[in-house]
Amino acid sequence: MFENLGQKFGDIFSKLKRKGALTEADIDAAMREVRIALLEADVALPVVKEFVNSLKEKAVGTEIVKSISPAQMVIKLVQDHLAELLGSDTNELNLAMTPPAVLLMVGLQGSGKTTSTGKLALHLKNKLHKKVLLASLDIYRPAAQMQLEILAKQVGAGSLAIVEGEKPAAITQRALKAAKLESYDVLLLDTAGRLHIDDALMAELKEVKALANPIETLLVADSLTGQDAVNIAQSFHEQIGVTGIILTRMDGDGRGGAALSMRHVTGQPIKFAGMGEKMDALEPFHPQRIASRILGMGDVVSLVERAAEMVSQDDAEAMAKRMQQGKFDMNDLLKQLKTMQKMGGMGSIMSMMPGMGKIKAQMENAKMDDNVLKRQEALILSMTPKERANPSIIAANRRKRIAAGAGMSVQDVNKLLKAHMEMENMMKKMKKMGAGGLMKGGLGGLIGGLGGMGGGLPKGFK
Ligand SMILES: Nc1nc2c(ncn2[C@@H]2O[C@H](COP(=O)(O)OP(=O)(O)O)[C@@H](O)[C@H]2O)c(=O)[nH]1
Ligand SMILES: [Mg+2]
Repeated sequence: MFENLGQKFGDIFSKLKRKGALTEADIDAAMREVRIALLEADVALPVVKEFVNSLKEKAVGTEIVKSISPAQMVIKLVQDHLAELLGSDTNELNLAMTPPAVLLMVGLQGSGKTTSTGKLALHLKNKLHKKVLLASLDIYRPAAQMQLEILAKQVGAGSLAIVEGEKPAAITQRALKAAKLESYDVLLLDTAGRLHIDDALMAELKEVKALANPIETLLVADSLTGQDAVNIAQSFHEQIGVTGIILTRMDGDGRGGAALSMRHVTGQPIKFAGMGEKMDALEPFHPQRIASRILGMGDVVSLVERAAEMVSQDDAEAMAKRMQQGKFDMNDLLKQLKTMQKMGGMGSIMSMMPGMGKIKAQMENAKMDDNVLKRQEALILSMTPKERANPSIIAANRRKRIAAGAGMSVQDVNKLLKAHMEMENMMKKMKKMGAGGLMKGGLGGLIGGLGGMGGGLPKGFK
């Protein structure tokens, strides 16, 4: 998502940077290119128009032309505008009502409602420590209710017993009663979708909404459907009234137009982004961070947060300590590989690192995917503990055995050893530079290591 757009912006900015001083004509030309880039990303036309106009207004005249670093000023302006377009601030769920707080999930069939219901339940339970009940009103698709029940079990939420033949309105009432009786904090109502918006669907949703009186009506929309998603959101909002949007499939390679237009067209905030099929693949939507991700400035804040969730403080500190001493054996490498996989694989990490856009594209071209991580892991696991602690003892005959053990070639082992050596050297260099800067604090150290690995991988692993 956003890769093409990010690249276009990158090109526009590097052109500006080369110029040094900027004339109004330069800025005009850049604005034209911004406009084209946004249109190509499938952003709705009125949104593009307003974006470019207000950008121009700010850019024209003294502000940029006289600034010390004009290109930097333009970039900052574009970033702020993008963030504003995406909705200025993070929008938390509103749960401010006497429990149970009812959240109603609406959207077309296949948009990801049921999946998002499960994800939200997990989020509410783990992050906000809420007791959550799930109920499915989807009586039309066979096994839809079952699907939600399975997800509820998986994430450790309650689910309303399924009563065959019961209508959505009756299920809603029963769910409300159960949630109150069993003192749940939050009740999530998953509804049926249709392939297209139709009157019967809207009538049913209106009825359910009136009964349930939800504090949040969340529209689930598929970001890959671009402008369609925006139109659909608009009609849902007009007819039902929504309070927030969950954009799913943001892990896919859509052009990003839906994400960029949604807020402006519906006036409703994007609250979460679905980043995959798994239950933990849901992220609060941070406009500022996404804007800097689009502009290739990385999303270090999210990266650090994700690492903090995946790695225990003790582990991080132990790892940082070893790195500070310039130590980095195969066990350390193995730990980092595992962490990277847990954090959502190489692609997702790289897309959050500043300036990594280009390297990521190169890696994709070289067919470097997450299998690479798994293959490295298999090789390390095929070493003996002694070899892992001291890779320099791995002579030719041992390399053969390790390769055979992992079902790979000696060349693969050689590549791994070379990459490890480069990383170890880097750790030693960092030790010489002292414990300041990068190595300060446990997590900082770990991220430093990961960053180094990202940089070291393409060389050693190709
Ligand atoms: N890649 C990806 N797939 C998703 C995401 N959200 C949902 N899906 C998948 O989309 C399909 C339809 O989802 P479902 O929740 O059943 O849609 P519903 O008809 O709206 O309830 C399922 O295969 C989900 O696994 C997401 O954020 N990313
Ligand atoms: Mg469903």
